[in-house]
Amino acid sequence: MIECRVCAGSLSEFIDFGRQPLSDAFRKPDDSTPEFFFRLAVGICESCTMVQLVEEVPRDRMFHQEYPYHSSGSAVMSKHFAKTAHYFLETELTGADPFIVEIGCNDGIMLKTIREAGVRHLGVEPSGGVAELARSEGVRVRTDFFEESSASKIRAAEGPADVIYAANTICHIPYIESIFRGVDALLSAAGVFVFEDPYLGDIVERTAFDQIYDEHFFFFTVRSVGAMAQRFGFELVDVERLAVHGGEVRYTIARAGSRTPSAATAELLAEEQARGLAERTTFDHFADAVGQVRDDLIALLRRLRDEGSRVVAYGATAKSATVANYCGIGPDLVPFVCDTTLVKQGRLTPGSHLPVRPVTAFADPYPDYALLFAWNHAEEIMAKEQQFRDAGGRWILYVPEVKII
Ligand code: DWN
Ligand code: SAH
Ligand code: ZN
Repeated sequence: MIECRVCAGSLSEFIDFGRQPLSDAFRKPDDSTPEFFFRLAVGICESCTMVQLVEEVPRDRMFHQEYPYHSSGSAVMSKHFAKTAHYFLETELTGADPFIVEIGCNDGIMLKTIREAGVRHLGVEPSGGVAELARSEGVRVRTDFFEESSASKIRAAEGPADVIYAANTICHIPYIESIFRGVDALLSAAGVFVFEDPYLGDIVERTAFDQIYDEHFFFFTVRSVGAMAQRFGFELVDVERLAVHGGEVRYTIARAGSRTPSAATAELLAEEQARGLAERTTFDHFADAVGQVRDDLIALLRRLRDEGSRVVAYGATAKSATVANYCGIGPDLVPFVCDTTLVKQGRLTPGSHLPVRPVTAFADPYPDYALLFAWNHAEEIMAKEQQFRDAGGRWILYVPEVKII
């Protein structure tokens, strides 16, 4: 039996992607050491309904000095996090000498606005390379994993936090009890713990199976997050749906009884109930839909290759590791993937070994089709690549279904 990492209940597995590599382990072309693989499969807890991976990858293999994801690579995300910072500055951070801690601050995309406002802050970020980028923006960062021990040290050295915030990070952390103990140690009596992550409701609705990879351990719903908060002495008091990264929810958690839960929380919970978002059959349908997308995508790419069309991929996302390896997309079908991230360029994608090239290679010359791995940034990317469309190029999307636009 595999145990739930929240409540130790038993997991009911509903999808298995087989052996998969680490999504952000971009390889040097001359590296002949064996790649690390693990079994990527997902189950739902029969007790608390939390959806989660069945196998955990050791955290130091994923989050280290060379972690290649730089949050500031997207202008839309930069705007989103500037807005988030202003929201905190205007609501929770208005007292005397307020203090905000961000778990997984990456390159400082959110905290740099807090720093500009002169508000006391601390980022907690284990990946040394991105932490250095944040420091170069004047952001204060502790290079460390957030957990009970580090949180207690921060509390002792700097006092209680009014806000503990995390974007696209809490869902990365299987040792979730230690996170809540850390929040308990560090958060002020009236403070809030706010986190936003991909929403299981959107993943299921859009068959966005590429949100499933090593780093994404939990797939949250209002129901499962509410139960988790309660279990650890907290309460879910607000939720907000966000359009970023293909659909997310921002959860606001407070100490139990300290705030009145919003109407929005009850509404989204009721919507989940009506949709059957905690029922096994829903996930069986999801697994069937995933298989269909794989079949359609691979058939399309083979047909285009056989017709002599040139297809290049756009955005060497972590998500695309699951798509490429599960669908068997190698350099025979897609000769390279272009990406703006310097540290990914010149490397090979994990498992599938697609060369990563700078975005200048995209227009040199334009391909017939572009497979949009970074589909969550479609608007931003399509706008800046209008010339590709004008030249007759077409985009291939596979979320929510395989289509050419
Ligand atoms: O949860 C996570 C999210 C926040 O970031 C992490 N586990 C890892 C990472 O996931 P991802 O790599 O799937 O995230 P993105 O934001 O979809 O990655 C976009 C990729 O595309 C980056 O490598 C940058 C690249 N890109 C580009 O080449 N041109 C992005 C944009 C917007 C562009 O215009
Ligand atoms: N918040 C950014 C980064 C998301 S990527 C954004 O939304 O764009 C996930 C980040 O979480 C990585 O930078 C990784 O190093 C960090 N991380 C993983 N485990 C962590 C932990 N226990 N404590 C703090 N950060 C962690
Ligand atoms: Zn559980």
